[in-house]
Amino acid sequence: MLGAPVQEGAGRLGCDMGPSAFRAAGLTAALEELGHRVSDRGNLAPARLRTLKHPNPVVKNLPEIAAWTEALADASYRMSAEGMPIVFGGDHSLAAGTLSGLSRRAAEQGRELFVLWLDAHPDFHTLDSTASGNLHGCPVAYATGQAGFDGFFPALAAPVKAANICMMGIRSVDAAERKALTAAGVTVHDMRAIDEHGMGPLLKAFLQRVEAANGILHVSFDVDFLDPGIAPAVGTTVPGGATFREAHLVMEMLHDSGLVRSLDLVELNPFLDERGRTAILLVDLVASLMGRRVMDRPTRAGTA
Ligand code: 6HN
Ligand code: MN
Ligand code: MN
Repeated sequence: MLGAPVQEGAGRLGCDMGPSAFRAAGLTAALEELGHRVSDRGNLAPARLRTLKHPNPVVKNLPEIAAWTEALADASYRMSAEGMPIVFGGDHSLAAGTLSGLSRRAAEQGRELFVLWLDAHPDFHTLDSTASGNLHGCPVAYATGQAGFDGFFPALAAPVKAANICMMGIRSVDAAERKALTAAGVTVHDMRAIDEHGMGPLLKAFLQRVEAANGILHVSFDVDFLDPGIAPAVGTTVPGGATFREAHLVMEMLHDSGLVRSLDLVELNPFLDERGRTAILLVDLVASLMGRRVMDRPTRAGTA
């Protein structure tokens, strides 16, 4: 695991404390209790800053986020050869780096990267379409090779196929994102779809696709996927998020699938937490993903 204390992509300060909160909430011990060998690589630092100025005047902290993307792409590429990288932030701009590095690794293995994006937001803005200028709203557009990042963000070795991305929990989409997501062919299961069909069946269909394609699965978990009532420690709360059981079900099904090869944990803002409850919930969710269960049951873990 690796901490990425980037906060320049978010609209408010505090995500730089995320890695400390994950550690204080007992992430290492929770994984070791499940029999995993954990190596904490400490916190990453960004690559060297370059002077970068984008014509869209609202864009904030572009040199910082470009530098983090470069460092994270490199680190996640390297870590994916050694085990299962868990990168904890840090705001969601960090996924620009992880998706880029992991997709490069998958391509070198002759496989395709699939992404399960758990978030209230699709984070599908380009540098031109963002209205807030907060670059945590852009990583998926960048990693799938949408236009306009050239010369500003590091070049992609292998863009992620938009058709290989499944988003769940979505409930706040900007107009430009809605149009671009449809054009690109991203699967978006908004909260309406989850209410209507259920988290389990929708996730199952995606996991079957990943398996049929012999894909490598990455999970990007934004704290605001969860309902703010159970997870207050995030700067971009949106009402109507995943419940405690919906979230655990996702993680339990992911574990049983045996398909997950890497994980981002993002947007935890400990400044907004209540006695660490959001950090502790996140650690429990990671434990479900990594094999904690109530009763024994057959799984495909390790066989995929
Ligand atoms: N996140 N679409 C909004 C914006 O500012 O572009 C919200 C982005 C939220 C980012 O979920 O990581
Ligand atoms: Mn996000
Ligand atoms: Mn979000």
